[in-house]
Amino acid sequence: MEDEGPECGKPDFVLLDQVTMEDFMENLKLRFEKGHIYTYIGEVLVSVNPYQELPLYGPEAIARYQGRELYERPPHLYAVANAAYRAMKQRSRDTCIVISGESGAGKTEASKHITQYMAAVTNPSQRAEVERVKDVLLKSTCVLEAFGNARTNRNHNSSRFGKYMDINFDFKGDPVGGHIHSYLLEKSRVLKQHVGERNFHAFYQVLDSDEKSHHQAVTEAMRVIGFSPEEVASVHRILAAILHLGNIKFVELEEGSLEQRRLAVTDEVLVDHVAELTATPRGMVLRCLLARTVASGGRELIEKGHTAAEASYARDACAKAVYQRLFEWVVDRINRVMEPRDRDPRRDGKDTVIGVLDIYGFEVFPVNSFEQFCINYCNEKLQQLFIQLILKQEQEEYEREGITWQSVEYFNNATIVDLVERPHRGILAVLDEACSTAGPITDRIFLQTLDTHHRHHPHYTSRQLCPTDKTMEFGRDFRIKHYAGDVMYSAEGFIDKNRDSLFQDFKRLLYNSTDPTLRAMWPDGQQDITEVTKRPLTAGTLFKNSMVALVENLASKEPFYVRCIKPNEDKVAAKLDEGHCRHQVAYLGLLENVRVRRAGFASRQPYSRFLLRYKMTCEYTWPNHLLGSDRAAVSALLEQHGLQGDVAFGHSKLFIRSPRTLVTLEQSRACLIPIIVLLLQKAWRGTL
Ligand code: AOV
Ligand code: MG
Repeated sequence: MEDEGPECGKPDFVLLDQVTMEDFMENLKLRFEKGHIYTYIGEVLVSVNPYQELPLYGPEAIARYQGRELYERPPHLYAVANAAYRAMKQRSRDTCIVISGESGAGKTEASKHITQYMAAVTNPSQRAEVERVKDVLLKSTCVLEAFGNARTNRNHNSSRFGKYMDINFDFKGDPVGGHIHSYLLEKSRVLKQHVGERNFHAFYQVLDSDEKSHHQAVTEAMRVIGFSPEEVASVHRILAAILHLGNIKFVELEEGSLEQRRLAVTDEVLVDHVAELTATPRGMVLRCLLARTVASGGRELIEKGHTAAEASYARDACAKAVYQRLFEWVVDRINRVMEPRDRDPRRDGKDTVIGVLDIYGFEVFPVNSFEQFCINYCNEKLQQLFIQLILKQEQEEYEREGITWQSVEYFNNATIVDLVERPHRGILAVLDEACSTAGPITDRIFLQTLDTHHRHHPHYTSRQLCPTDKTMEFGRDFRIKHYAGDVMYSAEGFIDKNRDSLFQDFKRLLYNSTDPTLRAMWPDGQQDITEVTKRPLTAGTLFKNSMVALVENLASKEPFYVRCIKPNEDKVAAKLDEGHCRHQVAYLGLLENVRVRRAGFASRQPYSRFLLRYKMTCEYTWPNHLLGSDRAAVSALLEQHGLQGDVAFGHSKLFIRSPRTLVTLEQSRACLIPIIVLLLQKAWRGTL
């Protein structure tokens, strides 16, 4: 590794003398104070958000990592990106980079650096199509952030959707396409935000010219991606329509009034605006707001007037759905221009892929609802994948290299995942059952059923089950002991958000818009009310299915991990709150990660790489060896140092048991470097 100096701590936690929380934290803190925000655990990268611009990025830094081995340079995201890229290019392996950590830990920033790295090191021959794909990849981030991110109390640029992006590479290793999967947008934000939080950036950046620089950046990014001016204008109108729609209020009229309906809107100008902006007939907008069509008996359709409460509910559902469809359309639109055009015939038309996962981090708010429940469930799934892959990978490597090992105890969060997704009894199944029950069913009844099923579950409790716990409200709250900490959820609104229904009248209205962009977002509006009989899948089930598919997809690829840590809750630079970090280190399982890495062997390296680094420390290997094989040369080197008892020889790699061996070798190397540098300088000056 290029030397950072001993005062900067250990660049790999595996090199710690002892694996205790104290030692771990001391190293993390020391490195953070010196501006070294990245540290390895083997091939896993631990990253601490610096909350300040550090001179770590850009073309020069990229050049230093390009084509290098992981350990040749100080730990960095670029090194991980490069390792994933090399695995993909040299071994034709589909790889993925999974970035995890809590809200505000730096996942999205990390994913941007990774994408920038991929763009910078590819396409040396400047092929036009590849340049276009790279432009779209880079610009898509800006557009997706505008529509999918918002200011929360935990992060000023918080991702309110999950994002998994595949980048397709051709046989030359150049990006030729990509695909973005988005997961569960927190659309309730369109209507309501916690104190101190904001709506999605798009409402300010796209509509409001107070945020001029952002507005220009987003508009320019949309242009580069290929959104037509008409499409951009439609997007503006849809955003404005959502705001007007949200402001519409209803009043119930006195009985006996002349109006045909019992309900009216208080400010009809708002209806005019919505009709104009959505290019739909005003009369139809008003009708959809005040009543719905129901099929009575056979195929006869009747209009059923709303109460004020029903109308407000329907208005909100419509505003949320319009935003969600807009967001999904933006993602689709980007995907369409990124679809690989020329498939590589040598791989049956399949490209090699690098996936980057940047999903919303674990979050706890004063009030947590269905969205937080889904977000935290998603983090449980990813934590489980981490456990499985890290163990699996280690095991496989030892087997491949013909070496035996002993496993390390882990906290396995499978039981929490099971609590959420188990068929019939899991929280999502109970919720679905509540949603399919005819007649009035309340969130309270849903909670009671949960209590019945899970009264003995070690990770579930509620006020009913624990009457002394006054932090929870009776009949409303339940608590899950997540791997990352306890979260209290309010069951209020769970059924509604899970059902996620929208009256067909609105769908038809928007499908009949004369604005082709808006119309394209509502293909299901073609259906007549009598055709809409099948109950759609609930939001929770859709999310669960997408998580299962995501995890399967990630597990099929060669994974690289970035574990992000948030240094403090105040979002300020140069402050590492020990308690806060300790908690994250614990729940991310980082200590166990180090232990697993060291249980068998602290380090493993291909023979060639080991020689490259340490050959100067042995007379038989410097400057080159004549020992027949690299393995024999490594053996001679270790024997000279008296270290042969601490290693095992795999088929292609050297496995080193104790970090002390590496430390000894490193020290020996460090002593020699100044002498070698001196000799080289003399040689250059011709004085040798
Ligand atoms: P997140 O993606 O992990 O949270 P972000 O990547 O949005 O977190 O980071 C939060 C903020 O921290 C950014 O807006 C930057 O101001 C700062 N930051 C993060 N990484 C760096 C870095 N490497 N250098 C400088 N500043 C950084 V969330 O999406 O809320 O789970 O849902
Ligand atoms: Mg984010």
